[in-house]
Amino acid sequence: MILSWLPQDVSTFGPSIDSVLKLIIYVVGTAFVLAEGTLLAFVILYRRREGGRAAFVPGESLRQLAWVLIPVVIVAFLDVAIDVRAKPVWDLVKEQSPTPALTVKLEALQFGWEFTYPGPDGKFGTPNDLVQTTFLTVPAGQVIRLLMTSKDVIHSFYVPQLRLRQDIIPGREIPAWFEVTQPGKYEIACSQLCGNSHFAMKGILRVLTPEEYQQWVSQHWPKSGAGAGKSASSARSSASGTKG
Ligand SMILES: [Cu+2]
Repeated sequence: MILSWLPQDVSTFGPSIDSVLKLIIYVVGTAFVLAEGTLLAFVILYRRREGGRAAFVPGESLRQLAWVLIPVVIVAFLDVAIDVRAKPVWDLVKEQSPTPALTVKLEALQFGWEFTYPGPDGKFGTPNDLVQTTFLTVPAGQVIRLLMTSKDVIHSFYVPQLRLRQDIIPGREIPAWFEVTQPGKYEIACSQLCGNSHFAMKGILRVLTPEEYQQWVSQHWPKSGAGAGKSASSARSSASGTKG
């Protein structure tokens, strides 16, 4: 029920993240209701009455300490249970990065996003790299790897529909991956307060079908200087009306 409040899930690992979220919501929700219900019941049951005298409870006997110790043990147990349940999900999202179909470098800066594609040669740092601001265009149904760096301060890449959030720290290159199940446009937000115009640091994740993506590639990627494959891609480009 509570999961219907979440944003649409278009990530292959989204259901795993949501299952952990659901477990946490149920555990802490139950604890909240029990604790606050008990508090409220005690407030009513033991309210001030005429002639009543306050008792001094030093909390030294084991029977009194049990009121604290038993909840501590229960909370600690539930905490570990959540960790055990979440470990495979953490491994899936953060540790076992599947082989990507496409790697894109992401640079966060005050206040925007820059995405660098390796270009036709598949290598970064060559003249045919393609740099795009704001828009990250990727194909659906394929593993995309992001290599994230920051030009200035700490930012955070967050796409709620991907169930993916990753802090971006200056001086480090942090990898992340995702695979989108449905073509569409999804907002990229910076979820780390990074300065005055943090609120305006918006990007768009544009997910195309593999065919549309190939068309986008042939329209936007710089033509490789090497002859191989050039004629085919320029033929496709001119057929679909390229803008260099
Ligand atoms: Cu930011």
